[in-house]
Amino acid sequence: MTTTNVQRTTNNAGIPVESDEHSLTVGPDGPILLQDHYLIEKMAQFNRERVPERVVHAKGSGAYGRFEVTNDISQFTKADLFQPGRSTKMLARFSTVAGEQGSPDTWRDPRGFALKFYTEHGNYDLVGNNTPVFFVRDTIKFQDFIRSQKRRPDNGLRDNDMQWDFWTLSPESAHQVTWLMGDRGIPKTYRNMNGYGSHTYMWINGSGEQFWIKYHFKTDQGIDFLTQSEADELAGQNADAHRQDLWEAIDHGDFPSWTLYVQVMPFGDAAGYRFNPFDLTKVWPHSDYPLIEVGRMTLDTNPEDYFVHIEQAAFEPSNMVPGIAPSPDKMLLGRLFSYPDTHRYRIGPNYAQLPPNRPHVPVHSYAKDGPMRFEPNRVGAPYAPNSYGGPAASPQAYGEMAGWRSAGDMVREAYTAHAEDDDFGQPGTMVREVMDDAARSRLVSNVAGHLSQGVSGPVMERALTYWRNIDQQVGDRIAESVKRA
Ligand code: HDE
Repeated sequence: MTTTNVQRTTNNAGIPVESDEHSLTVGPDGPILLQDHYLIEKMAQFNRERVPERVVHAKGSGAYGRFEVTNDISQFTKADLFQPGRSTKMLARFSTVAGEQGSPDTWRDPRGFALKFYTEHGNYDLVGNNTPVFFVRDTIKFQDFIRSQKRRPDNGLRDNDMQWDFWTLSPESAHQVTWLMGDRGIPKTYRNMNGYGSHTYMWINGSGEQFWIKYHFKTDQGIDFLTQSEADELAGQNADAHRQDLWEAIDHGDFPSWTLYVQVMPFGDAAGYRFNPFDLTKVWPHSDYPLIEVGRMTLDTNPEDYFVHIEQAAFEPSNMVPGIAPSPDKMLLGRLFSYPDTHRYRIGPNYAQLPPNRPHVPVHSYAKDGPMRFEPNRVGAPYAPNSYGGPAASPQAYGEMAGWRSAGDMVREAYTAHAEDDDFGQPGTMVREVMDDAARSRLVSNVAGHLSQGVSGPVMERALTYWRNIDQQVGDRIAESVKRA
């Protein structure tokens, strides 16, 4: 590039600057002058470049794409993005859970599978994981669970003893821990893993009928995983292996895609279903409610700026559009508060105006002012109701059926148990009927390897009982393997 058409450096006010190499001094060897405001701008900006990382899911990567409907499921929902023929722009972010921003992509961990659909009725966010279940079933335990997976307050180190202490005192974790310690715990790449909404959600169709549903995004690239030793080796070579893979695949035009299916449960089935259909530690066997195809999500555009579009992306399960509503799942209900709260703290009260978060339809909200606001408040008068053409609510948007009846005294108790609700049945089925011999052997080796690193005697005993409760044989093999370690 010749010097004539090279771009001119400016400061943040667009003013051409004289130098990025020499501070302004009295004579070449003299003191730096306070009036070198460009030097001050550079240093001050640098000191303010970080926003707090996500308290969980800090390490992630993402891309833009589109969702296209491939099957008519309008009998179940009136949600615009799921109507026949629809194509909706979207953003996806994949992440690990416990690791900090610089941690390896290939640590054993569930993976976040966060989706934001820019629909005609506002943003629909489906913030799931690569596993259909979770470690706990009540949101009040989430904070404690995460602290047991992160770092000790005294030495700042992660500690397998903490992890197994929490898990073995919370037997509801058994299903997710089995997923975690099996092959799904370390996907080969973000492209080789499924995504799940995990929770049960409610869909409402055009006639106001309600259905309970679960989302399954099946990777079109095929499921693939890394063994513990492969992952450990890769973690040492390239902490950003999954981020690099996703970026390069899209850059080379090898666009990853996932096919979305849903399981649909008639509203009236919930009360008598053999498992509590709202318990996030349980799946609905596909033989009970088969998968129905909905559409395909394809990621085809890398973000032009990682910080602007991925670090500042704000996903929130509370972003539900007409035709979609929550369920009595206590974990989902807790999340409806937590995500907007964490965004306000992390990236400010006007986070919804940032490029990855702003809807692709006009916003007519009464929100105004606050730091970094740059979209004008477009309402007639800044209060509702008003007689100056201000926007008015639309009670028919969701219809009276976007909820469920509830009654009873205020209590702090576990869910009412359904006929087959127990903590070890479904993980046991997974170990015995879903895993093959090779997968079971890898599970035994992964668990024994993890237990053999710093787990204390009493916790170890509980952990071996925990695994025997899942499956006697696998539990005995783990005990044998730990003894030999
Ligand atoms: Fe999250 N979770 N979570 N989580 N979660 C966050 O929000 C929370 C849970 C998930 O790529 C936080 O933006 C609570 C289940 C993903 O930006 C925070 C509970 C599932 C991401 C939060 C859960 C998830 C988060 C931290 C218990 C799968 C990353 C940063 C009820 C169904 C989204 C943030 C992204 C992030 C709260 C449990 C998935 C703290 C209270 C279950 C994919 O708000």
